[in-house]
Amino acid sequence: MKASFPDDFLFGCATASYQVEGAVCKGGRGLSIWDTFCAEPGRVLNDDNADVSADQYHRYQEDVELMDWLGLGAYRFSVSWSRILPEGRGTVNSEGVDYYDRLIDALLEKDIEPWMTLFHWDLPQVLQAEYGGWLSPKITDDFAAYAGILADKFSDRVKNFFTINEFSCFIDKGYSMGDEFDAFAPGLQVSKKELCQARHYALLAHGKAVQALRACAKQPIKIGIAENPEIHVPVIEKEDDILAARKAFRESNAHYLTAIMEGRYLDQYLEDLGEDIPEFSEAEMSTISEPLDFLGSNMYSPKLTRAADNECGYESIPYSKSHPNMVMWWLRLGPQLTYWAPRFVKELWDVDAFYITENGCAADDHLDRNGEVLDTDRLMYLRQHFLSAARAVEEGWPLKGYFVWSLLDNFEWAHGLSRRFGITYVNFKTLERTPKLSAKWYREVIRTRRVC
Ligand code: PNW
Repeated sequence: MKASFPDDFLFGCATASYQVEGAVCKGGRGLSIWDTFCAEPGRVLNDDNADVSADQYHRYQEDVELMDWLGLGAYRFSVSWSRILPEGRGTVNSEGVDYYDRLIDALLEKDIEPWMTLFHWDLPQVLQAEYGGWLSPKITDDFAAYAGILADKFSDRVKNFFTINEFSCFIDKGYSMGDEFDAFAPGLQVSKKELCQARHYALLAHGKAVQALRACAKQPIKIGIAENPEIHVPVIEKEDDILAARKAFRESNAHYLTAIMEGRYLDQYLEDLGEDIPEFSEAEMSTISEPLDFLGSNMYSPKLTRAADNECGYESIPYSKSHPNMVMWWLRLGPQLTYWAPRFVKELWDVDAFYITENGCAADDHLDRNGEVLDTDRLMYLRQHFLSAARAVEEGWPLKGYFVWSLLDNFEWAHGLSRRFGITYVNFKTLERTPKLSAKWYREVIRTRRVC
């Protein structure tokens, strides 16, 4: 294996507005549900907030310099809905638009493509207060209107859009609380039926946003999604385990990705829900499955799946106690996922363009005496995932680009500032940026277009 990437392979980094921007009260921005959530004691580890975080709002020029140094071909960032529409809808805040104009122009000046995510969880608080956010069908039209505004303002320069980042995190973790520090804003506990209905509204909002983006675009644009499906990989690479993992991949994502790709809810999903089945129409399902130009997936850890003699024909096995993991309980090392995800989406849905929209890890990083962060563990994690991605490309699976999560250490949701996912170290007191060893490695990968 040459472990190399073709000339048109896109190397990028990803961030999200609430995690890196800071400046939550600046530039006319309205509050988001995450501001409210952070203000409630005990919700976020150490009661951290993102009021400043990495302060990209003020330091975007320095960050673009950093991206240029890395040699990035693209930067995936998200727009803060409440910076553009402080009331969630209606009057556009021109200062918010100006900020993203400045960021986009700075990127383009360095030949870095802006890849814009419309929604990465920071819902305007007013929409939560007024109608319960994603629990109401009203969200679908408000989201579509917001999408149309972004296309109108930015699509003269932005050619690639993601509608929504990871349904399961802001719906399932937001409206059905898990363990401590695993719950997300707005931190509600609703019934299973309401949860399934919220999932459906989120899908419908995505579909309507795709239509609005296309209707308002100033030039031909490409639209996709940045989902976080459960990615199953075969325990052993043999035919029956491979088929089992692929079947599990399709079926376990029935409530989001499979519904988008196939325009219907799988029978088994609806049957399992029983009385909790959401209300939906055929017309809505066709909106939800509006064809996409590419598919994006965030990926961190796989499910290890094999053939089994049971009703569904597969089972996932638990990770052994000493299986390596990074600094999140769910961050198990399973780099085969960057190979199997592009392969399965081609085999299942004939996807032609697939992007890894996030991959990376939290590590126990420290600045050493020489001012370096020698994150050999993150380097190991990334190297293994890139090798596996190179295998997918070499075999001809439709993997077209790779966004590392994340450019910078940032606000890691309910884990606050305590989890560092960046390839660049951020001193949260001085806001100084220091590229870690993994950043130096990534720079070399991009320069040579091979895993080194
Ligand atoms: C993603 N899990 O979230 C998000 O898109 C980012 O905003 C976030 O910072 C990053 O991954 C790291 O957490 C995830 O439980 C949250 O498997 C939870 C999981 C995966 C991804």
